[in-house]
Amino acid sequence: MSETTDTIFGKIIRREIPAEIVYEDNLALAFKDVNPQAPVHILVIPKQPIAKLSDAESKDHALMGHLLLTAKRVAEQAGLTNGYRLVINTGPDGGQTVYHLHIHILGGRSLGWPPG
Ligand code: DGP
Repeated sequence: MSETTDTIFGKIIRREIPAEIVYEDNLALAFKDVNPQAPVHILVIPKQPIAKLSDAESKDHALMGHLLLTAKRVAEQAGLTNGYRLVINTGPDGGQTVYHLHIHILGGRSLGWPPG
């Protein structure tokens, strides 16, 4: 899949297409994944369209920390008291399909390891 500066997630940020948004602040948005792989499957994205983790730079330091803490907060809000998994698929071999950086929050069942 090609990399573009705008993606379906940009449309979700701008409310051009619907999504089940569960958290928002000035830097980040969290919404339910349309194709859930676990009882809880939420995506946390920066509003700034960084295509993939490998494109993040030193200047994004604070934003990266904010995204991780947001994922923790959203997982707590979702009631994942027994644990959860965060995943960042990066690039073709990482299985990334949407080129707007996102953290998957997966939980609500016991997750296998290693992933496929
Ligand atoms: P990845 O493979 O890591 O790039 O994950 C992309 C995820 O995005 C995938 O789990 C499905 C989800 N997704 C794709 N399009 C949409 C959409 O329009 N709405 C929502 N809520 N999720 C989407």
